[in-house]
Amino acid sequence: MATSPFKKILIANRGEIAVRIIRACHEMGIRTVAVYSDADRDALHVRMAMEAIRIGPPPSTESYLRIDRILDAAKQTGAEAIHPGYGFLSENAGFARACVEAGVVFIGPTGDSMEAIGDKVRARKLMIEAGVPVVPGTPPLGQDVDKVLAQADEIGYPVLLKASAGGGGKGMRVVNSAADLPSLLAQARGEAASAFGDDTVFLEKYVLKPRHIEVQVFADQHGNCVHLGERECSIQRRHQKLVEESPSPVVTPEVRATIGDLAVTAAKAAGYSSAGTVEFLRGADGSFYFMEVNARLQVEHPVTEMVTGIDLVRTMIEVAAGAKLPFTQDDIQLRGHSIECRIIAEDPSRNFMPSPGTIRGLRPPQGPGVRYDGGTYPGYEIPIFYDPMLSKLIVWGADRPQAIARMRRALDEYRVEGIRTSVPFHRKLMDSKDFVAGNIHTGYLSEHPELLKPNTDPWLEEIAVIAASIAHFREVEQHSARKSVMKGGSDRSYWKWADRGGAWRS
Ligand code: MV4
Repeated sequence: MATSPFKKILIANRGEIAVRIIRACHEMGIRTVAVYSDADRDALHVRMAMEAIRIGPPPSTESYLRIDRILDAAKQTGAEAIHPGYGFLSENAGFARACVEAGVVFIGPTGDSMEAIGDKVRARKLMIEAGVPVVPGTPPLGQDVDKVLAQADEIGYPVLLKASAGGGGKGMRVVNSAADLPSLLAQARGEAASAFGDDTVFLEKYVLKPRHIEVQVFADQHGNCVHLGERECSIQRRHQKLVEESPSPVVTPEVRATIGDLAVTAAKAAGYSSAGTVEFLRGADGSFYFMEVNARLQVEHPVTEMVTGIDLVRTMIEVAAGAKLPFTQDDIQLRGHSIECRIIAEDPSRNFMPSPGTIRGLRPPQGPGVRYDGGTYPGYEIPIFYDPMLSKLIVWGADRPQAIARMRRALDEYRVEGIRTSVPFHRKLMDSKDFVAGNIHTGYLSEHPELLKPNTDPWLEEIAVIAASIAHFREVEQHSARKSVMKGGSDRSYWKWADRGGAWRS
């Protein structure tokens, strides 16, 4: 595409994803507008965008979730389109419609297709009709508990209670026997009612030791839709993904073609356009079941970009402006292997307790095959109001072993000072036998508590003492070295020494 489709885009998000979208815009010659809450006055996305508009106080309900204020900011700056990123308003059908009504292009699917897939019962029905396999299950459950017991018997225990409006595991209950069902049914209903204002629940066969494998799809507004391969996202804790990779270690080219076709069928059934993700559960026996469609750009989109060479954010912008997909299914070639680690400001050794504070020092990894998508800088204070993800570390390798070796090397280079992060956890995971072998499932971390323990090697304390002594003596040494350099009138630059006293030499 020779000319840019929009002159100015507003990014209705913050953190690393706002930065990612700003980068795509600037590469396309599109001007950018950031929005920010009072907690984000000094945030990186505000510094990088060409313009920035304040939209309210720190709580997201008062800022990043305020449709009126975001549309006002678009009007005020003359932005023609809005990219919502992920989270916040990204899957809000009302926001997508409000944009259209305000004459602003929403960079994503239509409100109608968001609604067609947002409700699980409705999505299940849509997929059954389209011939996409779903987990054996029921329509919404009625009030007659005896009938529910009969329905559960027919599926066979264990069964899973799920909320139709659910997401992130809320309102979900595993039921192992008929005796447990009545009380768990009441719990699931209550949780769904209070979390979503909708107590509709249904039953599914509980798939044991499943993998979470999702397919990236891309559709334009002209009826074209392709898939861009899969991502394996099984390494997660309490529904928070921590590592993603593409391709999945268990997906063969034949299986990829099959689930790719299913994902395209699912997207077409929902009338989908833009980038989307079709989630599948893969049972230990290799069977795939449709789970849900995520109507947004996802956190883990970079691993797909690395193996396909396609810029998903750029393509979203082009397609939102009405362009046809710039590639066909035959054009999509997967090359090599990519892994992403979500680096979070939480301490995995203390039950992922948040580690707030100021980033005193920061040295992201660099070098061959390394991509760092961050939203912070040295001196930045992490606001307590939002998601604790600091950055995404993404690597590419010719194959999975090379990608793992690169990730180990990159994690070893990564320096963050002032807060605790998940870097040590990720580093241990990259050495874990089952991860290296690709033997993972969604319960992997609960089966490997050792990965979440702090380093207990007694040598570490001694090493710390030795390191501190060396640092002290170097400090003293450099102090006198600088003086003698200056006194002696040497023509060696003072600046050569100035760089050596910091904490970032190792
Ligand atoms: C399941 C399942 C097992 N069987 N459905 C969790 C959140 C929602 N997206 C779907 N989830 C699950 N649905 C059946 N029939 C296991 C999970 C599940 C899970 C899924 C994906 C990633 C992580 C998970 C962690 C625990 C449970």
